[in-house]
Amino acid sequence: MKAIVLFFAGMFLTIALTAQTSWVRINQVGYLPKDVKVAVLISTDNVLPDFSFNRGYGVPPVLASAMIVTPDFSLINAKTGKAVFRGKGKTADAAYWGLRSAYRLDFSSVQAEGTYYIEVAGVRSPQFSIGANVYEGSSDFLLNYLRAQRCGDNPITGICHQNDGVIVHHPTRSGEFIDLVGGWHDANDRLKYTTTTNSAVYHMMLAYHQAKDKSIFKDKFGADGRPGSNGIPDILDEIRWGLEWLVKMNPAPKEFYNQVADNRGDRIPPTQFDNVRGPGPGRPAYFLTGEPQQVRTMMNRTTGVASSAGKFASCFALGAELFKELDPAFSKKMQERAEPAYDYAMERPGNTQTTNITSPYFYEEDNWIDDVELAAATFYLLTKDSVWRARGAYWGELEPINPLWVHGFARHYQFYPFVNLGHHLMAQSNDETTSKKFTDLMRRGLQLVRDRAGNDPFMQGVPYVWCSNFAVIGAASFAHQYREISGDRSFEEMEAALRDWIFGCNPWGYSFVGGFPIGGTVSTSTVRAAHTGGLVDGPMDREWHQTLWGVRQVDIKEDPLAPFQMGPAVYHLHSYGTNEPVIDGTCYLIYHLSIMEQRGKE
Ligand SMILES: [Ca+2]
Ligand SMILES: [Ca+2]
Ligand SMILES: [Ca+2]
Repeated sequence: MKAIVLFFAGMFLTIALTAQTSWVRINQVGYLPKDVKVAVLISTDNVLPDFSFNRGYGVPPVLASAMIVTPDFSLINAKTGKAVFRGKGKTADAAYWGLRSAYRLDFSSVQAEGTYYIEVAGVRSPQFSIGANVYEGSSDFLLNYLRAQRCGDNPITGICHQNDGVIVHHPTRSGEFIDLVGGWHDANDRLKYTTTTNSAVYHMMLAYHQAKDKSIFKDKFGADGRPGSNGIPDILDEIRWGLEWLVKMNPAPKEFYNQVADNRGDRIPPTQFDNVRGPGPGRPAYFLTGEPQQVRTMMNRTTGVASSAGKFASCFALGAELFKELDPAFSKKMQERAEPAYDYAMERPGNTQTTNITSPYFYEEDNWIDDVELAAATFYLLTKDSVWRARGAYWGELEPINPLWVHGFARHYQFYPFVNLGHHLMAQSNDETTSKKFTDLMRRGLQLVRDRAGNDPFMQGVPYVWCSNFAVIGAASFAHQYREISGDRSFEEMEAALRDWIFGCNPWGYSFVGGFPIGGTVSTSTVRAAHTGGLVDGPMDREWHQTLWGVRQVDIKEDPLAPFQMGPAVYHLHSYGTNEPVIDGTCYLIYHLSIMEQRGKE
């Protein structure tokens, strides 16, 4: 008897003195009442059952230490302290993350609104909400990041880059100044790319275009990005800011510029004179040549113009539609550019990659089929013309499934955009054959992601490429689109898991959005105000991350996130490889959040 008392006293002492070994991960934003709701328990220990369920009898110590027992968990109402639901954890593959125990804790059946926490294995989750309004205002919140990334003038860092840019790589006009002021800084490097800008704008436009209830988009900022309403939803202000710049980047037929600046000495925004070692006072503006261009000491693998021109075509087509009544003259500018951009893509098929002079990193986009498919599908969406339907179907069949999902790996932005919205638009066709074909292709793609997740505690099967978060939220939206079109709920749990991953249901327990949700454990950053609302790159393949230039490699013994870094991917708060927001991923998330806000209202 004495021995047993000592045993328990010893165990208590051990628990009190050692570091935390179990964690419950949740979506910190919360859950809509009808959402699939699964929290995840992870532990560096063998998790024992909750003794409180055994009404004082406890579990014989011998049994407890010898067995891994599926734990019971409780969902507790935070106001009353009473358990409203009890369930059993579902065993998942902890070893995948180098952990001892992992369980999925499903409490989907609880729909009552309120504030809760989960208690399991002697630990508690943070408090979270179930409610129809948990996502209210979230897509607008992310616009904070876009406003802070505005180039030329923005509410956070003020005036910058007034001399963008000077033409390079043009057969006859290199060295000339061209007005390409505007657009957004892509990320901390302040470069500007049409690749990411087009994808960012398109996602915001689709969010607005598809929203049945446009009242979710508020008007609290002016066209200049400063507080004060101007009678226009702020998402449209931001879309317009991007489109204005894209129009500048295509001043005449077949004259496109693909990027502005190339990483040569430009960190602090100068007000008068841009620090550039190109010809003349301005950052270099890269003419879209369709030929390989320099990346440090090598050349990129550009083979044509179609990936870039295709993106312009889809943005101009949808942009013209959105501004048709709001600003007919602006709409006309885009209308005039949309089809010629598509024609140019057809004339010079192939991919366009970006360039970089001082760093080895560039957007290595290899695929262009998806971009012309999206352009054709957008024309089809807007015109219902069967010619465009046939073209969309032709391209879509050539790249039936997202290559990232097929191969399970990709170089930096190799298959881009991270998700193919063209398939979604084609699947919405009124033509039954077309709709059936593309709905099935969507299913096949999602099945690959689900299969790759296997028994991962977080049900996350999107490969850990650089900027994996963008691919993750893209896949979540794709799963949602598929479910809406097909009515098939096979991927509903995965859809929720991918969304929850972004907001904290991941090994590290961080929400990957700057400052969101307010009060949550959120991704921090070096320039906090400017990063508010930005979605960061996210966890990255371990070996790949070790190769990144200039990233301080932390010894595992000194890593505060060490227990969670033993799996296939790492996440570091100090790394530009994992914790830097970018405009395109942020806009993918704006699109997804606009869906969640709609669903909350319904
Ligand atoms: Ca506004
Ligand atoms: Ca592409
Ligand atoms: Ca980055």
